[in-house]
Amino acid sequence: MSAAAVATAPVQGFCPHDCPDTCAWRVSVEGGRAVRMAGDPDHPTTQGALCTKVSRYPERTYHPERVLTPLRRTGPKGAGRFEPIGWDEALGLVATKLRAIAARDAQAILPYSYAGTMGLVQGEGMASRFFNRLGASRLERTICSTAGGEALTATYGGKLGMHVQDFTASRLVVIWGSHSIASNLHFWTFAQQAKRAGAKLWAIDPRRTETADKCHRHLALRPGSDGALALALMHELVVHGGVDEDYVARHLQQGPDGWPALRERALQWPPERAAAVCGVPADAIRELARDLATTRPAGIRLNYGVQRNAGGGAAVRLIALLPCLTGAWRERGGGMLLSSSGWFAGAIDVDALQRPDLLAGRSPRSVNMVSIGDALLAEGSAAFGPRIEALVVYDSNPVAVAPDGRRVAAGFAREDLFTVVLEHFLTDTADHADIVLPATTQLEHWDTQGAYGHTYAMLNRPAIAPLGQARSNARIFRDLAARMGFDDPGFGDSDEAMVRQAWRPGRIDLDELFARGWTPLRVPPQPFADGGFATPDGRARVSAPGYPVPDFVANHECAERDPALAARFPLAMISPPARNFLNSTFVNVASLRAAEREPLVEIHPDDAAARGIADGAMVRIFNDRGVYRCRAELSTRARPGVVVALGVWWRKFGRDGVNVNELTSPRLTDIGRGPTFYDCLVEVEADRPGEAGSAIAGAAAGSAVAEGGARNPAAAAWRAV
Ligand SMILES: Nc1nc2c(c(=O)[nH]1)N[C@H]1C(S)=C(S)[C@@H](COP(=O)(O)OP(=O)(O)OC[C@H]3O[C@@H](n4cnc5c(=O)[nH]c(N)nc54)[C@H](O)[C@@H]3O)O[C@H]1N2
Ligand SMILES: Nc1nc2c(c(=O)[nH]1)N[C@H]1C(S)=C(S)[C@@H](COP(=O)(O)OP(=O)(O)OC[C@H]3O[C@@H](n4cnc5c(=O)[nH]c(N)nc54)[C@H](O)[C@@H]3O)O[C@H]1N2
Ligand SMILES: [Mo]
Repeated sequence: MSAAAVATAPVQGFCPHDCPDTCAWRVSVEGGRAVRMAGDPDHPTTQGALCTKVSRYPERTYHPERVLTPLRRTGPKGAGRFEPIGWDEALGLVATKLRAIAARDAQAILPYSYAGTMGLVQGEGMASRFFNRLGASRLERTICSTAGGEALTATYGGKLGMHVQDFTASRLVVIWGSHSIASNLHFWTFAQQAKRAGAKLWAIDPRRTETADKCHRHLALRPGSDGALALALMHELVVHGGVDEDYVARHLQQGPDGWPALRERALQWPPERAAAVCGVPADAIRELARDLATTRPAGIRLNYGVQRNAGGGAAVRLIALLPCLTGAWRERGGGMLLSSSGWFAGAIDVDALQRPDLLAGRSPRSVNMVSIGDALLAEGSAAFGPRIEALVVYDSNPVAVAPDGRRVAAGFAREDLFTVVLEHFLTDTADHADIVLPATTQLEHWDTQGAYGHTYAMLNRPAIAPLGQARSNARIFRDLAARMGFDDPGFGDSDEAMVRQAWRPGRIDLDELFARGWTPLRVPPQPFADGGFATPDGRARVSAPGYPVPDFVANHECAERDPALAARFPLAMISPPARNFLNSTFVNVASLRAAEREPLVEIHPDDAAARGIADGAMVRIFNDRGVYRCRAELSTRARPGVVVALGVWWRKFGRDGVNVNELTSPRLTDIGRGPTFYDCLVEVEADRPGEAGSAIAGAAAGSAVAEGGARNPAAAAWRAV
């Protein structure tokens, strides 16, 4: 029998991408080649289903453009011209350079990574050991979720929430700042079950997404106005007797900085006031408040879309308190879920993985990843510390995904910057590298992790041997450590040994993890039915040191704060993820790119008409940070005053070698030092006035508040005033 015909049992693993679903998968291997991927039918949230992108994993893994040898740059930075070199030479070059810089000041070396893989071993495992031992600058890994994460922690003491499966029991599901069909498919399956059982679904999103299409009601608010909406909902709960006084008295912070203060603030936000800020009808706000108060169980699926604005943290704190006010936590199917990652906090042994002890008392400066453009262009100074001389990038594509792209690209183009990129492909970032090191994919290495959308510990076994000369991130940093002469025994740990080190003894069933590929954390079935939040006194907090009673915080870029700016750039732009991409990953997979067609901006027909823009025309989107040209799609998915440019395309697929982040701002959120991608004013004009391009599939009808077929739930307890 030939090797090619030998099929073995599918190999158990999980999807490592930055997505709440963290699916368990099974890889069918024939003759050493991965031929098919399927969701694990037994895993309670995966339920046998993978998304379109990830079922294409073999197409990505065996992509003809995979980087399979170390590469050395031969052309100008950004040109993407390289020659293959051997591992020995590549590691030698990197170690020599880093050693020379570290001899002066290791803080001139910066690691840059995010969640290309969320695995604990291939993410910040061996890499952190390496950079801790080196004493390199630390990276504030804030590009995604820290505003919301810090908000949840301020409120509940951790990133804790409902079990995602429990949305099947909800009678009201509020999907807030999430395009779940695109970015949280397995939650959507549960929401659909609830819908079939009679639940009413709301979407709160400036864009009429495909998810919003399938909800009964859609509130198309202005980006960054969620805090005002939440305050008006509280107003209505107070005024109409919708507050669960017993739950509030027992489980919500009282006193001058507690609920009484927030109650006073909410009373200043009648629906009309919020309606003006949010750009939605006041009656729709009233209806949502009534639904929240009178429908039980009521679950809110909050996602990270709401916190990419100046006031993102305050908005999340306000929204997170709603289920306390209504007592929704009492029932299974009630409460809210933004992230479940806090449930893993005691189980994952971060110190064993990352070894902060290797810092040996040093406390290197931190650099915020959101404003990497500014950091790379900064001179050395007393305030900033040394100029950044070397950058080691892994699990991230900052040249495409970081805001203020023009400055990011300028920083990466610095000839005096030594850049090493660990990658699968020649991304926009790898194009700027001096040395590219070929990394393995999840099919080729060991890993383990938790999840931020469910509560199962996951194991990934390698299904195939590394392709070409690819090495796992952990191995690359282990090899580099050896070259640098780092002799701590931790640098000898194998990837598989690190999988075991990741879990604190006794917190999960490690045998089950290895036998089945996943194992549940021990989380109470209804964690907050009777309070018991993770705060010192068990009460949810309205305020905490450093976190005053939350209020609506307007966008950095809006007419209220900066009328002159808004006069020049009257449109708000958001750039949420495209369904067939995962941030900038998969953009180079032909079948998925074809599904997204080309870089587009959705613009409401009224806004287009006012600017003489025809459907399919090329447009220039611009602000003071830059210009981005792409094709316009006239569509009521965009509300008036808001344009939508789905991301994140690689710059090199864009018309002028740039993408939407040419326009986004590097300013940070109110808390968490996170990004404000969706807090961005622009103007749009026809690129060549009068020219009409190829027509794009027609715009569907819609309105700011879409009517659906929902029945109104019993509202017996609702008091008219
Ligand atoms: N297919 C796919 N899935 C993904 C990703 C991807 O790129 N593609 N990315 C992954 C990552 S890294 C993350 S962090 C998560 C993101 O998860 P989510 O934050 O849920 O991201 P989206 O599903 O894009 O939902 C964001 C929604 O918020 C809306 N939005 C924008 N601004 C506002 C606002 O001010 N208020 C409100 N209420 N809504 C707003 C957008 O229109 C968009 O529909 O998804 C993960 N899953
Ligand atoms: N305009 C705009 N910009 C955004 C967003 C937005 O909504 N709008 N979303 C933001 C958000 S939420 C996030 S989380 C960031 C995400 O930004 P990133 O974390 O940079 O995510 P990706 O763009 O997916 O890039 C991950 C890279 O890691 C690589 N990779 C994957 N696995 C491995 C591995 O095992 N080893 C190595 N060495 N490399 C690997 C992939 O090939 C890929 O190129 O983008 C942000 N940027
Ligand atoms: Mo993210």
